[in-house]
Amino acid sequence: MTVKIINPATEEVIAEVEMADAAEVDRAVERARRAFAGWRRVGPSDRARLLRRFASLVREHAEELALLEVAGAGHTIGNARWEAGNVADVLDFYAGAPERDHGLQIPVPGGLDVTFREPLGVVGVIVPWNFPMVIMTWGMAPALAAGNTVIVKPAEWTPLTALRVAELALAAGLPEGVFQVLPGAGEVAGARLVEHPGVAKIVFTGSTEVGKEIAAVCAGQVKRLTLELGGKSANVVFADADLARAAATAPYAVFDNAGQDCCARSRILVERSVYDEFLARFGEAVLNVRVGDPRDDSTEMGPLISAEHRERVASYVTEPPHLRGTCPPGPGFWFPATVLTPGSADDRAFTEEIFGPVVSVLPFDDEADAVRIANDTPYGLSGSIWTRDVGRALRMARAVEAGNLSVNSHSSVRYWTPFGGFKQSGLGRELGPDALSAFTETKNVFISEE
Ligand code: TXE
Repeated sequence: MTVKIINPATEEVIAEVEMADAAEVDRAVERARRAFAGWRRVGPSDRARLLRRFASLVREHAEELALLEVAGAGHTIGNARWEAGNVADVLDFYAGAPERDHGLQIPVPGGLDVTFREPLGVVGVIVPWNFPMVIMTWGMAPALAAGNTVIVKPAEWTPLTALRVAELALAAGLPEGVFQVLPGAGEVAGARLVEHPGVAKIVFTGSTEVGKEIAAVCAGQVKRLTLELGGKSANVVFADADLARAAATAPYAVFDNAGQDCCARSRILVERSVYDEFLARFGEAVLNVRVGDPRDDSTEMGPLISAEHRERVASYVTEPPHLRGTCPPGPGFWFPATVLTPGSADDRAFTEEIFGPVVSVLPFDDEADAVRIANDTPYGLSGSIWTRDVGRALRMARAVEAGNLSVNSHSSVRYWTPFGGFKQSGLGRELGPDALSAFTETKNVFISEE
């Protein structure tokens, strides 16, 4: 079976890609298992060198990869350039890990006790369509650095950049079978990867619903699992904040990638005394968001991924919104930036992940009320806190149940620091120094003196 890859901004078919069936997954796992035997024995400095060369090749091809992400996923060129750079940076960041992967020597009576960090084997990385290149890399780079072999299953709609990155891996000298990309349907190729007994670990980013199904299958085999799931993050704005900056940056925090971002701050909570003022300033900023051709350097918001997804997003706007931005007439899967206020939205829009450019703005009364609303969700991925009061910033940061918070900022992702969710937003952490331990088992060995 093949799938037509459609440019979301033009609706043109730009490629046709073969989808793997279960038998092909089995063959890929066999190749990955064979390759593992050799890859785990590649010396630390050689493995580091290969990964650095891989990173350099990605950097050399960054513009090409960025343009491919623009065409295949509808990303703005500005975002796509950042993403291609992030792939290279993350590979570089973990490239040095094999050389620093020290176990422990623990003093015990009667002998020598040492720990080893052993690679797991074959790691399956299942990737969504919203950030195809970077999300793949956050799983693949530390897994490879730790000595595992990797099979990536990209989302059906967005396999192109993953396939190109896999070619660059081979060109960099990674041995055959160490890093494979296998496009396929979730319920076929994805499901087979999850249930395959030869796969030691699954890294899944996607919907909470599918994440729960995958967790159940993995539980049956006690298979290692990292989950990055949905979000409904809060952007909490107190009356003492720099309102101009908070309002000017809030559109970016939710409409970036047309809202198709698990960290989107899709609930803006504003202290009641400044609610009207914030809403006015925010509304102005929303109307200034430049929506259009994603290849244009100045474009800030592109289209949604598909017509089907646009319908899903539209289903959340059941009453006249407070405000609506503009978007091109089509072709393309455009959806305008949409602002809902309590008088104009139904409950679903306030509680469920919409994954489109739709934001709810709600008032709160005091700090306790802000914490209550922010935490009143099964999700807990990210969030922002805007205040000039350092004590309050700290209290809020400790009280909000989310894995990635920023104060007077909206940044969620830095590859040096851990990323992941509380509650139903996920399990485990990616990026940062600890990601490696998610791809190794600790083995303890005692050697008797006698
Ligand atoms: O995700 P799916 P979809 C949310 C977001 C979005 C909704 C649906 O709200 O609107 O989920 O998106 C593979 N076994 N997020 O349908 O289905 C699938 O092929 C194994 C949040 O795209 O979860 C794809 O590669 N794999 C989010 C990946 O899982 C399976 C990112 C994600 O697909 C499978 C994306 C199965 N049974 C969507 N079924 C975030 N948090 O970033 C599907 N897949």
